[in-house]
Amino acid sequence: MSKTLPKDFLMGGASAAYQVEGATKEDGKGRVLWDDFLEKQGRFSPDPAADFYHRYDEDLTLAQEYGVQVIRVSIAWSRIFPDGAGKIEPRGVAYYHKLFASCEKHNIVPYVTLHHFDTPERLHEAGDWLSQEMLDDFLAYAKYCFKEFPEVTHWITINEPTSMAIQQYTSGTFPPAEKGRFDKTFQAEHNQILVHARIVNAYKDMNLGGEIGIVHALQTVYPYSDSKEDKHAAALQDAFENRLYLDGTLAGKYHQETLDLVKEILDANDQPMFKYSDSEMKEISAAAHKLDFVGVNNYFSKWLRAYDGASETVHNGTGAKGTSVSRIHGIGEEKKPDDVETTDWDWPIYPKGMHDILMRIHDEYPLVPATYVTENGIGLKEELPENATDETIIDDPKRIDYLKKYFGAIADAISDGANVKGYFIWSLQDQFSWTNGYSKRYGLFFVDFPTQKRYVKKSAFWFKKLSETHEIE
Ligand code: BGP
Repeated sequence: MSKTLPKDFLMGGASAAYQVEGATKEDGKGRVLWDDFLEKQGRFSPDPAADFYHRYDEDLTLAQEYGVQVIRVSIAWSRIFPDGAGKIEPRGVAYYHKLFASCEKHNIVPYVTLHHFDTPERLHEAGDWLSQEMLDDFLAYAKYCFKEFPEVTHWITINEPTSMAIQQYTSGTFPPAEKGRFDKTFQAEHNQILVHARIVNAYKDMNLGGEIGIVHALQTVYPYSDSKEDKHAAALQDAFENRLYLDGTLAGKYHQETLDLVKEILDANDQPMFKYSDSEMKEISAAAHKLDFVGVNNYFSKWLRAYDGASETVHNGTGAKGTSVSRIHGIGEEKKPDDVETTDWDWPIYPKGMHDILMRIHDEYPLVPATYVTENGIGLKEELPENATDETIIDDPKRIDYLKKYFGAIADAISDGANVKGYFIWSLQDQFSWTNGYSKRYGLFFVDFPTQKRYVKKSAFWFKKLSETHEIE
């Protein structure tokens, strides 16, 4: 018998402004941290992305046709405040009003993220999440959005605070591309948890009646073997990637065991503990009691084994299978079991990890009333056939297979008691990927980037059927 989802389970698609909009120099948009970084790197450009800035209505028409009821979009902070604060750009404000009106026309509810990796350039140069100015200006921008866009009923403060901090200061794949700075990584995480809390508290004080949440990247971490050392390496990796900010945002406090693990990582690397105060922790605690939902981004899981050498990380940003390396001094080495399949970008396909993270939130963080899967999907190398016509359908059996397995795991977690209210596939349409450019495609809809024509993939038909029947087949 096939597994089923609850009748009121919401089916959605996800996106982020910088990855879909394109038009990075249009209508007064300010520069962001990526502009200079990508220009210097010279590998790929964020323009045209999926040209969503001009084609949102076309994409929302398709989305509605294929069973999408909710959509994740983010506001590009620098379209509204080109410099991060001060002067407002009315064309940017008008664009988002038009986008939200189009969502309404298509009966699709937008879940709107305030920060999805696109810090304005001036604030990035001032220290990004490590600077007080950034925190103050982000809070002011959030409050501005709450007042300006009353048509938005579901807000997300920050997308993946930890993944941003780790890629900025540990693995060096995001600007400013520093490596091995665990002290900056943890400080940036705490600062994001703090400003997230301030925004949640401000939103609730404004009594606007909507819902507010946060989105986390959560990779379930398993020990490679049953040895004490491997189990400890897994606990360290979990504290580093998951536990500190699950504690901060969902429990409203850092558990002593979490802090001990964080300190162990910092000590091993001769770096100081991050700073936090009692009054900050009060704000953080207040917000955790008011949070409406948490979003889980889960694509893969990790296995850790003990490792004592120097840190070494190699990012697979081209889809050359088997090239990624992650061995971190003071934490451990990633080493997956041989029988776990991976994507071309070395992401282990392991649906049980989805089930386990949803259950962990249910079991260990009972304050949070609801959970959504806010990102999940598979990146594939896909091509348009040479003889393609308007009616061509892109065959993507691997995506359908991946989705079946992950939806099955979500259905299992719901039967086991987790309150999962909806799912947003990453991604709605093919988009620009931060470190992989245009060759890693995730969409339900294929985008031929040179012409910007859309083609439906077979997975979109599968998704539509699931949205209509709630049966995972
Ligand atoms: C998440 C981000 C998204 C998206 C996705 C896929 O971490 O929130 O913005 O990029 O991962 O990642 P990638 O593009 O690296 O394959």
